[in-house]
Amino acid sequence: MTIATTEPSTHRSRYRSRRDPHPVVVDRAEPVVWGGVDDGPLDADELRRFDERGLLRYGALFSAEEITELHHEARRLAGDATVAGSELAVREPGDDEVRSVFAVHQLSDVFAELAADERLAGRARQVLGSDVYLHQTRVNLKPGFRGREFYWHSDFETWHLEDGMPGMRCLSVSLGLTENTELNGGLMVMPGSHKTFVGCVGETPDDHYKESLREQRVGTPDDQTLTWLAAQHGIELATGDAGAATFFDCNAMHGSNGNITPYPRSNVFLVYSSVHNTLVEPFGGTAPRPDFIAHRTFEPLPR
Ligand code: 6CS
Ligand code: FE
Repeated sequence: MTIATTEPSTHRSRYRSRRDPHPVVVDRAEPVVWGGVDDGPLDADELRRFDERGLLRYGALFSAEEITELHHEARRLAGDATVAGSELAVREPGDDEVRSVFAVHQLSDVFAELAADERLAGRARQVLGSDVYLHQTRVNLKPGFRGREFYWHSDFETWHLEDGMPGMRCLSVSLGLTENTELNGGLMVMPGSHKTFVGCVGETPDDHYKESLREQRVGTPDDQTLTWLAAQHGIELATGDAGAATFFDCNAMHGSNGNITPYPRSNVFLVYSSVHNTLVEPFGGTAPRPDFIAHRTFEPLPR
């Protein structure tokens, strides 16, 4: 593993990955928090914690009634024959169960309203210091018994290389539609890892999303680098009741274990990116991924 001591080069991409025979680790070039206490609901302590940890967790941002409606809508989409028969529904590896449904804000007014909800979008605008657009939305159903893992990765590494996301001015919100316990494959994050970009080894295959959304191998760090990161930052498991929300930075190292319990771990993910961070051509040189994974309209969400 090479620790790059120089500042990331100033050419088009600051972040090299999937190009070298060994992992290359560089410091993050961008700020984490772009706005201030007057720009939204987060107080100074919350902004400081997000800056330091790349992670903010809330026990219950939404009422049980709101979550019941959202969970019902997620299951309706996953069971809808048209959706289930389209690319927007991704199946579990080696199984026919629906793993994820993408672009849920385009499929459902319920999720479109959620994405624009001030409790989420207001916090995202404040952290990102600007109007925001939706880079991606999805429901990860992680069904009982057969919901497989999401291996360790940085979302930004994929979004930079495969979608052309220029910089780290983007965050995700994971909202629990069911309880996330210690047992059913909750989101694990290495708090603080967002300040280090980990370049991965391994070339991106064509149409990589067709396999990576089911089981990601390329664009995942090597064991030694993950061990080094975990030793520095630890691993935090985001447990919580349905309605709990986890905000995490686009470059936070995260993953989740498989779920062999009878209890689904279904979460909706909304990815907010700054309107000053719109996609260009993929930095990894591959063809841009389809719009249902990486939206290219960049419409600022209404305030
Ligand atoms: O490739 C992507 O965009 C998706 N893959 C993972 C593992 N997390 C982010 C996103 O859903
Ligand atoms: Fe991810």
